[in-house]
Amino acid sequence: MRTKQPKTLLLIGGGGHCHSVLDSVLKTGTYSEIGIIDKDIKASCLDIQVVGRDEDLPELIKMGWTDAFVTVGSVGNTALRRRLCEMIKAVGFSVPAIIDPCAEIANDVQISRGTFVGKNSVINAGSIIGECAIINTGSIIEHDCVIGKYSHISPGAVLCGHVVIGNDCHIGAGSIVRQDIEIGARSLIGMGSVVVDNIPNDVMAFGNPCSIKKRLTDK
Ligand code: JB3
Repeated sequence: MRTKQPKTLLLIGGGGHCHSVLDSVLKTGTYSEIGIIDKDIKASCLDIQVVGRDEDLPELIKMGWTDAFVTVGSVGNTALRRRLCEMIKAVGFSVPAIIDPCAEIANDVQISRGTFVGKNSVINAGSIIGECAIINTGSIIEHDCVIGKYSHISPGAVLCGHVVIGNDCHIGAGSIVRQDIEIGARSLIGMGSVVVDNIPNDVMAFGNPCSIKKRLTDK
């Protein structure tokens, strides 16, 4: 009989977001060994050490590391997280979704690889979460929402039913998005906003009611 190989995990980026993801990972007890990849060799988290840099990943997969997960967060700009997610997939790592055991997720929710779901967040029936998204602590994604790739739903944000968030968005902490609203790709909603109208692509918007303050494509 073949023995099951132990699963091991590399976390890419050893800063604040890694700290919170790592706590969730340790609670699941899924991995026999965990290491951090960071350009700063001193970026250890919860006694987990840096085992290499991005350029070492091809060698680390040959050494038997099985899974990798990007723990660089994003507030407003997802370019680095997007690049690192593409890199770990290209090297050939298995990319899990990491879900804190305290999150409450309806049975038919779809959560794509690379996504983190933090403590006390709720994802209700019919919602679909794209790759490498962050559903951060205490956020509520109500029924039938769609969250695009790389988007970050910050702590305490509430999306009512049938909300659609494009790729690479940032929904600031404590914001509320009314039911049936669509937020366009790469847009940034400032913290504490109350969004009652659709928001187009590539804008920064905030306030109550939330209004567009800046086009992010302007120089
Ligand atoms: O809003 C919340 C609750 N959390 C924020 C999170 C979503 O985003 C948090 O407060 C921060 O604003 C941010 O967390 P993050 O991305 O962990 O930021 P920071 O604490 O600055 O740590 C970034 C880490 O990534 C540092 O250790 C950097 O050295 C490392 N890093 C930067 N560029 C990199 C690279 N690591 C790798 N492997 N490759 C890189 O290119």
